[in-house]
Amino acid sequence: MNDNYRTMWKDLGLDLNAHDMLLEVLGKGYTDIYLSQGGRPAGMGYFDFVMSEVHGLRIKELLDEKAAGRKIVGSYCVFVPEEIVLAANATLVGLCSGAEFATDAVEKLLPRNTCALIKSSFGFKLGKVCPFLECADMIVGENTCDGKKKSYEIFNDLVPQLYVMDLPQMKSSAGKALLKSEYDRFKEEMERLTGVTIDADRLKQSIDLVNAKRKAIHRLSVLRKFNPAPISGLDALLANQVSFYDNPARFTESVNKLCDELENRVKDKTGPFPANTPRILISGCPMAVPNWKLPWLIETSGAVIVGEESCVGERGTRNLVNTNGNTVDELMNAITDRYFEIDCAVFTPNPDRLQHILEMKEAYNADGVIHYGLQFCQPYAIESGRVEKTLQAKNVPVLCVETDYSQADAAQLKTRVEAFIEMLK
Ligand code: BJ8
Repeated sequence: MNDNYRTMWKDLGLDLNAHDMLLEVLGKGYTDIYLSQGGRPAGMGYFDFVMSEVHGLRIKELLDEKAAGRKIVGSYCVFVPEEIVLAANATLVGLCSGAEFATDAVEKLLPRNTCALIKSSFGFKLGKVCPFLECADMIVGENTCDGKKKSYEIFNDLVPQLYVMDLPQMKSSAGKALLKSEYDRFKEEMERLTGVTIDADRLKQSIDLVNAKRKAIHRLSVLRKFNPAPISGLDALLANQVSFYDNPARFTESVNKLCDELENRVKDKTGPFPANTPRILISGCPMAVPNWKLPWLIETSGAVIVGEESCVGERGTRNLVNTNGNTVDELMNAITDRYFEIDCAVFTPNPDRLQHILEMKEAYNADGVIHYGLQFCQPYAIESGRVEKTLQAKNVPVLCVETDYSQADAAQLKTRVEAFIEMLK
């Protein structure tokens, strides 16, 4: 690893020993899972490079942006609109963490029965191992599930600039009005942070940039509908994960290049798995880097993942923002309209999500659905019962699993996954 990076990490206040341990875990996971896959498209080389430089070159780019006066904003949820951040001439990076770290220290602040995603976010801060977190000028929390909402009260004592966005819990007109007013408040906060006034032109440009990114991911998703699937679920998940911290324009270009290659694979009927390999739709909690355990178990058990009903997947990227508006308020309304459609399980009731799972099952020609819940995540655990019933009523095979970030249950999970896939055959 480049020595300059070590100086950079030290200057950011990282604990170099702990950070080395994290990089080792990340590197080993990546080598074992990603680099051991066969039949990968050449276009994944870009994403491999991004992963190898995730704490290196990408952090240097962000620090260079900061040196040039640009602000960095970190977020934990797809409800934080990148369009508003970009329009204020700032950069948004995802901070969700997919690995256990500093668990003892975390459990002094949070109950043990807190979901792994929240614990991991705390662990990355307490363990001083996340350069994205350390270079952020502002961190945005959001009132989604109770775990996140209450933990931000404690997180506020750990980070200098936490801004908490309130979010509705019901898809009512009052809920939408709340979301709009919170986005207006966030816009003002971004203007205060950056000193940039967000006008209609700036907002339109940023909407176009984020729409282009989502369109590229939609294009990738459409290609996964073919049989054989031209790309593994692990690789498609990686592209989705990278979208949270890469430069948006470069990311879009790289996904589109990958799609050009995949279109040829579709024509040639080639892919990493043979035709008629059982096809799985994953549905549930988000999977942040390096949480690849379940997808890896699935794709090493004789199935291919063809879609993710998840915030790191279609729930996070579905729908574009309408660009017809001419005023800031019209465009802010369009942004609100798009984000209000996100069918996170924190909403009550949440029938749209059930409908979307059924639609995705059909659209991606999935043979079965694996519902993935993080242990102690109540919204998705409670909703999994409905998901199961809805799918069973349509004779769609479904398996509900609950897990965390440890490897302790990997063998047991693999047995269940293998039995499910066997049944699909
Ligand atoms: S829009 S899914 S990114 S809140 S797994 S912390 S729900 S206890 S992550 Fe999420 Fe936004 Fe919703 Fe998406 Fe709580 Fe569950 Fe933990 Fe979760």
